[in-house]
Amino acid sequence: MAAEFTRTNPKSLITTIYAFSVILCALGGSRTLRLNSESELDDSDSLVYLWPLPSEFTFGNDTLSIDPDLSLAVAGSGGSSAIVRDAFERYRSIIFKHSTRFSKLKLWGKPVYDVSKLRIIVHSDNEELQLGTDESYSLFVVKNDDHSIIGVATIEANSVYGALRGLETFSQLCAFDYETKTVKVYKAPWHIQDKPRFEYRGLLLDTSRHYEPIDVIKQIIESMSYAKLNVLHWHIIDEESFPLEVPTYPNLWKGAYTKWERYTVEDAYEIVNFAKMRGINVMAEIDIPGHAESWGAGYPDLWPSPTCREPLDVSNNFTFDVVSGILTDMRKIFPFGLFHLGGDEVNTDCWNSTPHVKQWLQDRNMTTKEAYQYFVLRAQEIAISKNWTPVNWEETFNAFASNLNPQTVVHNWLGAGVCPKAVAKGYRCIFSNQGVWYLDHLDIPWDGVYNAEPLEGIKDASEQQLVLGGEVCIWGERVDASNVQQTIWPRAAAAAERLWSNREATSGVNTTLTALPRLQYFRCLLTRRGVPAAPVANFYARSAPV
Ligand code: CP6
Repeated sequence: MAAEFTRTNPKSLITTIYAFSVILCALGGSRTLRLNSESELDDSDSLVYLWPLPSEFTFGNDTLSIDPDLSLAVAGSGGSSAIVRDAFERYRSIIFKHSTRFSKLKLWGKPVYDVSKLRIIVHSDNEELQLGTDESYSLFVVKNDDHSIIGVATIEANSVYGALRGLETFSQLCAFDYETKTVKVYKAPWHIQDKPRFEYRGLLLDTSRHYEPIDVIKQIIESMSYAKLNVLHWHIIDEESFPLEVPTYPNLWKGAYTKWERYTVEDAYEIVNFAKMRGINVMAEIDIPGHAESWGAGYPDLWPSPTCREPLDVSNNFTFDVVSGILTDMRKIFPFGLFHLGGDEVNTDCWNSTPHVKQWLQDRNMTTKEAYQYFVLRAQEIAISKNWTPVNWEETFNAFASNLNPQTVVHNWLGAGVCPKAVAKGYRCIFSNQGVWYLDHLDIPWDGVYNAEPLEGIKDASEQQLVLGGEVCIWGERVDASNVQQTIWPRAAAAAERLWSNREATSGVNTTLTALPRLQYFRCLLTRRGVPAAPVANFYARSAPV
């Protein structure tokens, strides 16, 4: 096979087919693949329809039937958690979407199924969800030939959140067989050992440019869990609108578009809890001082003047009182350890043309750039005093590098260059290169998203450790409830696999041949689950698992 692989004519069909089979073997399958004709290449039985690809797995040749009355058996100190039980019920309705009530098999009494029980073992009852929470799990689905013993699938994890990831993978192994009207797992026995490559796998949602109803936010969170994304970066507020209730400064949400397009404190709690039940952290952002014009609708003193409405007034202590008040209120809602303080696209020109701000700068012998740094560092101190780790957009690092608080997480967006520089200076970094991971850029194709690599340009292992992961962004200017999901999906899934799966198994020649049909299958899985994901590419997508 290796000799065939090195044939010189790269366009030859035979070469392509042999390359395909070599790659499939490299994906970890234990089966020997014989691919030597076009029709056999078409036999999708040789592909593993999991997304994102687990880090280690083997499979076999058996087909197992799954009991529609599948029961849950829990063990370990975390097994009885409501997070596990609720997730089992959610996945049960996903797996058994088709009713089998009139199935032929049932006419002769209760049929015997290969798997009637799902065992979930969780070793810890600590339900705290933070950056670095253990999401690893193992999943075994093994045929039991002795039908006097009940068939079992087993998920084992250190935390309840690992169990959630295992349940998602189990649900992706299950497929409805329309001939027998039975849910089946193909290619058993499965042995999967899985863990994420990056601890931070985010999606930015902007609810300032267009308001998103809370049910839409929940649907987005639910769909994130299907792709094993684990951080919702909630860009709640921006210059256009301030939809969130802040009890300490109750006029702030006068900056909402209308009095209906708002989030109460209770709404925000509910979103955070809904996300936690799915193993997803919510990172809130206030984007200061540049993207905050809407704050002044309730408190005009935050504007330097009626004609200079952003950046916020750096010379007025009231500005920092409001920042502090917002953070105090938000601290009660958002338990995640990271908080985003924005800091991007700050144009300080009108500070210089506003007399009282200009005077303040002159009194301190400060340039506007120094005042921008003063603002960012003072906001960081406020966040740190409330036990938060500050995250800032990369302009802050680009403008004043090592002066940032050493705890700062630098959030990339302007091209690919900043993470290598930031980690070389000891800062942690999140990758969101706008050229590949801004989903509102509709011209970025799925493989442009997929082939982006957060560790590009970083060789040193200890520097690689400082890259927490990455985040795809869905800015709100051109999306709302009517099109947000189809703009996020399926391309967010391409980033989700980049962030979860092994670099080797998802790089180079592996990409086009094995990722595309799996992504097409995952996209159909999303639509079956009610997520309006757009087609992967502009051709008819073959989607059958077997
Ligand atoms: N809003 C905020 C935005 C953007 C950023 N911050 C943005 C800039 C350029 C593009 C897309 C989005 N709309 N607050 C940049 C981080 Cl192309």
